Amino acid sequence: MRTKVAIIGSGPSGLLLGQLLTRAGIDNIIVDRVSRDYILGRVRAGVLEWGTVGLLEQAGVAARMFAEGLPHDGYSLAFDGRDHRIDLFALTGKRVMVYGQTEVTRDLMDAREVAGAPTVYEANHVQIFDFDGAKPYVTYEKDGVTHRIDCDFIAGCDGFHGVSRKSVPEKSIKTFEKVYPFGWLGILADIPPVSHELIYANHPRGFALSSMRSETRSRYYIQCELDDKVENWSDERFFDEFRRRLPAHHAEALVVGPSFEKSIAPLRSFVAEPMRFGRLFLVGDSAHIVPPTGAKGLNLAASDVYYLFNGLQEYFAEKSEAGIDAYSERALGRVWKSVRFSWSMTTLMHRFPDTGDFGQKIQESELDYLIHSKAASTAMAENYVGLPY
Ligand code: RFL
Ligand code: PHB
Repeated sequence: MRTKVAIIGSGPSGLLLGQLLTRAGIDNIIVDRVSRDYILGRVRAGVLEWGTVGLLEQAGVAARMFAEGLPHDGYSLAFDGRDHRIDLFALTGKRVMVYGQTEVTRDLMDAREVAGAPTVYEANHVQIFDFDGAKPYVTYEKDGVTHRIDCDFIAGCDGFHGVSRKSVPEKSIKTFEKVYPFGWLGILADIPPVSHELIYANHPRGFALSSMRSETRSRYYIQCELDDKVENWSDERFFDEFRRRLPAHHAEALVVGPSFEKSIAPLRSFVAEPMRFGRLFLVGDSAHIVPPTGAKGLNLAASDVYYLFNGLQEYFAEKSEAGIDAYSERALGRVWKSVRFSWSMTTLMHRFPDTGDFGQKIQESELDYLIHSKAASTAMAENYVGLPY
């Protein structure tokens, strides 16, 4: 097989890149090691920056998002028993869209099918070769047969545990990492959200987040120990703990119901530099991970795709390498700003084991400053709605 761009990974970054390329007449093949249903079964991000919304529009997959997504103009920072609204729209003139990653992925998969662009699911043992030369290629096994895709470029959209970053010689790549001493225990349940906007709660017992997927489906999280197990958390225990971390008026309004998904995610900041190695580009989680507190992971994947798509389009339409040459630097500039914001919001909102009551007081003082200073609230809002591309 031959294609212009071989895309490893059928998550949001691979699918969005594929869709933009297909619409621009640049042929591409996606290979993923798991099935379509497995990908659609993963519960992940929930908040889209307006730049991501615009990119989905450009990709022609925005109709259901505009019909079913929930535009949000603000969110609450809860601490000291009270709610303090960050008015995103008043502070920045922008809003965010609450629309699940699962739905974004489904819309992109459906559009890809309609366009007739090829995706190979359940491709085993994907390997990438010769990306430091002019003729890179990809191999994979399917039903016991080895296949080869010759291409001009490889887009490594295969997430943190993928093969792309690992195929780069160690001496060519520098990584930066911070692992946080706690995780997030999350549940999904068909119950109305406790508030119509998101609540990020700082509480002496630990962080809590009230989010949603729709007006009838809630996504709630609590900070938990790193080595905790989902089996330790009955729904009843989860709701009791979640309730204790919310301001009283929300706690009283909380409606409970059986969860149908419950999982624990560790929190990590990670960046690999550079994001281009010859004819291989790293995109999204394959190059960087952020803790979920600022809702940036999926949005960073989208901005990487924006820079790479434009670079590839210039290359194929105008024979210019300027855009692909600038990809790594442009993407990393934005990546580090989101890494900083996610780290700072994580540091502000969580209980850290080694900082004790002093740390709690410092956080409360920073939060108090934040809500009373227009400059500080604006800086937070500007980062939350997303910095320009
Ligand atoms: P993905 O979504 O991980 O997709 C990678 C795809 O590559 C495939 N793959 C391979 N294919 C072939 N060969 C291999 N060797 C392969 N190895 C892997 C995988 O099967 C998969 O289909 O990366 P992508 O596309 O870069 O997208 C990034 C986003 O998924 C990610 O940033 C966000 O989900 C992060 N994230 C969140 N981001 C937010 O903005 N807001 C959130 O609320 C939020 N919550 C989360 C999250 C990530 C989580 N993870 C990763 C555990 C919650 C969780 C639990
Ligand atoms: C979610 O809805 O899953 C979500 C929302 C906001 C975050 C993280 C996760 O910061």
